[in-house]
Order: sequence, then C-alpha cells, then structure tokens
Amino acid sequence: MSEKNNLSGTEKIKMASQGLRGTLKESLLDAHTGAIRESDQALVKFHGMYLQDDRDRREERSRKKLEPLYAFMIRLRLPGGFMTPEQWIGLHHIAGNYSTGTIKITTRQTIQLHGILKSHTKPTISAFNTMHLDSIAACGDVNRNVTCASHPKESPLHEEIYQFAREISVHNLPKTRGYYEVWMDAEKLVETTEEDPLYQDRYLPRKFKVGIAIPPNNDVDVFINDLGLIAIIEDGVLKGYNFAAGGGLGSTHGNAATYARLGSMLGYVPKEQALKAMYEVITAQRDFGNRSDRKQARLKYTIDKMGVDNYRAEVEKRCGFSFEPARPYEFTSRKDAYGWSQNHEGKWYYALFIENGRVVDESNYPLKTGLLKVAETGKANFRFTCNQNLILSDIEDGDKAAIEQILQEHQIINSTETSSPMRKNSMACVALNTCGLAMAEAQRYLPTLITKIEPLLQKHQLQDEDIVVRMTGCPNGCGRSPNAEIGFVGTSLGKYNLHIGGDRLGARLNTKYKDSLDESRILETLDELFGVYVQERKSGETFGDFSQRKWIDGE
Ligand code: SRM
Ligand code: SF4
Repeated sequence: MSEKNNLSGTEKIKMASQGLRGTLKESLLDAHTGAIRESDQALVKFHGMYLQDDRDRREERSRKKLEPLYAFMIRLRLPGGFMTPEQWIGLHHIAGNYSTGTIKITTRQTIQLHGILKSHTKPTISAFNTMHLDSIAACGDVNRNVTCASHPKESPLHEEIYQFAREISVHNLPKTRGYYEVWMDAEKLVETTEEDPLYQDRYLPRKFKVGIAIPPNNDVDVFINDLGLIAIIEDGVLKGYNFAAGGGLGSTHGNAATYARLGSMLGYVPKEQALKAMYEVITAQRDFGNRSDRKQARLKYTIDKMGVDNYRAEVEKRCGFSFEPARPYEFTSRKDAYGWSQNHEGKWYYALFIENGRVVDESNYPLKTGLLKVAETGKANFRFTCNQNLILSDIEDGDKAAIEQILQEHQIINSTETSSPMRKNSMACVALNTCGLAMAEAQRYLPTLITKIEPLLQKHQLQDEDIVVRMTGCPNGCGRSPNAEIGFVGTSLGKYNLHIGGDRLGARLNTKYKDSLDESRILETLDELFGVYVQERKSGETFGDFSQRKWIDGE
C-alpha cells in the first residue's frame, strides 16, 4: 500500500481538517490580513478557490511596506461545461460586482473569476448558490470538473454522455457539508465529520481529472486526463467506453523524475459497468498513490511504478469484472467547429472563438456585452469547450436570426470569421498576473506573438494551416502546451522553451527542441522550420507530424 510514514504536510492538513473545514471560518473573520492561514490555503482549494496575489503589484506594495494584494480566484464546478442563459446573466453580474470583471473560460470547460477580495468570497459563493452553481471540488485532491465533448451536433447521443459526465461529478463529490457551513453559514448538522467512503479522511493523493471524448472529435484532449473515457458508439447506440488512465501534463524544469504522460489504455467497459470501473480506478489511486511526495502523487506515476497490467488487475479485482480489449475508434479532429451548425433535432449552434477564453469588453470588441445580450434573450444555452471557447446552443430555428443579429452587432461573428487558423487553434494558460507559479507571461502575450508569427505563415504560404500552438507560463501544462504541434513553455520573463512534434489530434506529446528563446529567436527559429516544412513535407503531412519525423526522430 501507499507510503504510510513520512506523509506530506498537505496530507496532515487534510487529515486534521474535519471534513475540509479547518479554521476557514476563523481565517475569514481575521480583518488584519487579506490572506487566510496557511493550512486553510490548502483546504480552500477543495472549495474551488485559490488564494493569490496581484503579481504586477508585488514590488510597489512591498516598497510601501504593505502586504501583497491578496485576492481569491474562484473556479466553478460545471461538468460538461453547461450553463443556462439565466446562469450566464448571474455570472456576468457576479463578475462585475466582486471580481476583476473578466470571465475566464478555462481549458477544462468551466469558469474562473479572479481578484475576489476575502470579504467578497462569501457573497460570491452565496450568489452562485442562488443560481444553482457551486465550486465544490473544482480544485483540490479530489475528482475535479468532469469534461465532456462539447458539441451536441457530434452525436445524437451527446445528451446521454453529457448526463454521464454529470453523474460522475455528483457521484464523486466529497460528502462533507463544510462548504455550506463555511461559505453560507449553514447550520452544522453533524457533530463529528461525515463518513466518506471514497475520500475517507485524506482524500486523494493529488488532483484527479476525468474527461469523456465522443469520437471523431477529441476536443476534450482525452489522453491528458488521469482517466479519459472514449465513448464507443456502434450502430448509433452508445455501448460503453474505452478507459485510458494515467494522463497528465505537468513537470518541473530540471527534475527528470517529473514528466508529461498520455493515458495508457486499460480496455473497454460496457456502459452499465462504467461508473463502477471509474470509481475503482480512483480508489486504487487513493490507496496506492504516493502520499509523501506530491510531485510523484498523480496517477501517472502510480501507474508507471506499478506497471499498467498490475494497475489494471488491481482495478479489476476491486470491480469484480475485467476490462475487455479496447474497441476501435477514430479521432479526426480536436478543434471546435466554428460558426453555425445544426443538430439532428434541427436546433442551431454557434461556436465562437474566444481568444484564450477571456470574456471581456474591449473598445472595438464588446464581447462581454454581446454575450449578455444573447443571454437576455433566453434563447441560447452556453456550452464551454476545452479549447476555451463558447458554443451558443440549442437555438430554435425561429430564434436564429435574432441571435445572429446580436452577434453581428457586437463584432462576435466578425472576430470568429476573421481570426487566422493559427489563432483559432491557439490556447494559453492564465499565468501572470495571478498565477503564483508563472515564470513567464502566457494569455497576456500569446495574442501578440501570434500577430508576429502570422506574417511568417504568409511568407511560407502556410496561413491556411490549422497548426495547433499553445503557450504556458511554466511547465505545469495548464494550456496543454505539451501536446501541441508548437508548444511554448515559459522559463523566465520573456523566455520560452520551444517544443515541437505533437500531433494534431492529441495522441502524441511534443519534445523540447530549443531552450529559453526570446521573441526574436522564436521568430527566427519558426521562420527556419516553416521554410523546411514547406519544402520537404509529404502531401497532407501536418506540421506536427513533419517536425516529429524530421527534427525529433531525425529520419
Ligand atoms: Fe492548472 C496549477 C490554472 C488546467 C496542470 N493551474 C494551476 C494553478 C491553480 C496555479 C496554482 O496551483 O497556484 C493555476 C491558476 C492560475 C490562475 O491564476 O487562474 C492553474 N489550470 C489552470 C487553468 C485556469 C488554465 C487556463 O488558462 O485555462 C485551467 C483550469 C482548468 C479547470 O477548469 O479545472 C488549468 N492545469 C490544467 C491542465 C489542462 C487540463 O486539465 O486540461 C493541466 C495539465 C493536465 C494535468 O493535470 O496534468 C494543469 N495546473 C496543472 C499543474 C500540474 C499538475 C501536475 O500534477 O503535474 C498545476 C500545479 C500543481 O498542481 O501543483 C496547476
Ligand atoms: Fe500557472 Fe503554470 Fe498553470 Fe500557466 S501552466 S496557469 S503559469 S501553473
């Protein structure tokens, strides 16, 4: 079993937390600081929040001998990334009242708000609660937001699979009512702590992510999840899921014991047994995962330590049934189907491009106002994608023209249609100014860098290529840079490792090609690589496949 001795500090905090309550109530009442106690900082994550500080203002505040400008980030639990128009309206106002105002669509299909002062955390959570939204288990050592293929047009079975994502999310929620007691002053119903058969008193060794893909689209990037499920549909019927376990993209510069990894195939499970199998994949990680070194605690390391076959056998033993051989499936794309499309019921969908998921009004692009206007019609649902985009969905034929007019008036259609393919295939993580782990900019810089790369693409006549480019401000991989065709990984302010060779569909990791390049070296290097690519590529060969063959495998 797992390391019993030498538990990490976080393990001890979890055990002593009385169902994740810790001293959060006391921390919130402490008016001397905008922060909370250190042990509570670990616990607040399980409630979907991070304590952060504005890194742009650190120096100035320190000069004035002030504490850092502390504020909270709140992440919603939103399985499958679905919101009603009423919820979007509520979110819009909560963002305006309590946060920086920017609504951030994340790479896991949910929403984050930043810059929420300690005194505003309870009103924010309460306001979400009145809209039937919560942030429970959006972060922390638990099963996180369950992602699910976002475009219902892909399959008439989308609704069934989406409901399964919701079921997984609810099934794996921690049993503690601490969330309601801390944030909404709910009465304490139990004297001790609640029994929690899944999480017990130590929760999981580390975060745990589940995602469900519906072939032929891999928009959820299924192989990066601790547990990725691939829906197997035969003759128009959902039969079950292929289970891929042990994905994860984070690593630490200079620490070879940490690495990005794509999920290994455990096998196929009929849909009737899928919930049980999912549950036991998690309990095996709970019991065998590393509890002393958090850098080795994700499922990917447990599986590599035990071996895939042993891990599978352990899960089978717990399930009382075996995985069948994985069934055939094919992914043909990973991007969002931008623009209008209609599903099998005749309902309309508009997938719009939102650069790096940042919903904000700019002088010449009133995106946030436009989306509020759409929501106010009550005629479109909001579905977030794992590519940080938004699908306005379930629009009746008779309402399409009115929605289209709003989208036109607010430049939304124009932005989606005129952005270049590279931009529309790009993604960046939050990084500065809120992420405490960022070594370099990401979402605030990638748009500018792409503007400088676009002329190079034109020069080599590659402007119509769907090259997937992703940037992260550190090697944790939040913007999934390790499986992009071109991945930029921040090393220090203004410098990035350049990775190439990921495939377009998310089934192969990229490899570091150059260390710590500044902008001019990035542009110079890409110019060179694009030149060779256009000269030597085989017909139909993607940039990622070519890079792997030419520069990584060195064929
Ligand atoms: Fe992430 C930590 C943002 C998706 C791997 N991630 C963080 C924190 C909370 C920083 C921290 O621990 O203090 C970042 C908060 C920044 C901020 O200011 O908001 C952060 N991660 C994000 C988001 C918002 C990026 C985005 O711009 O969309 C994504 C939120 C997803 C969500 O809604 O739940 C986000 N993070 C990811 C992904 C991609 C995915 O899951 O599809 C990964 C890679 C996959 C994986 O999990 O391996 C990812 N985040 C990490 C890691 C590395 C974990 C590891 O075990 O290697 C960390 C650091 C950690 O956990 O210690 C991290
Ligand atoms: Fe922060 Fe690094 Fe994640 Fe970017 S990849 S959000 S810099 S932890």
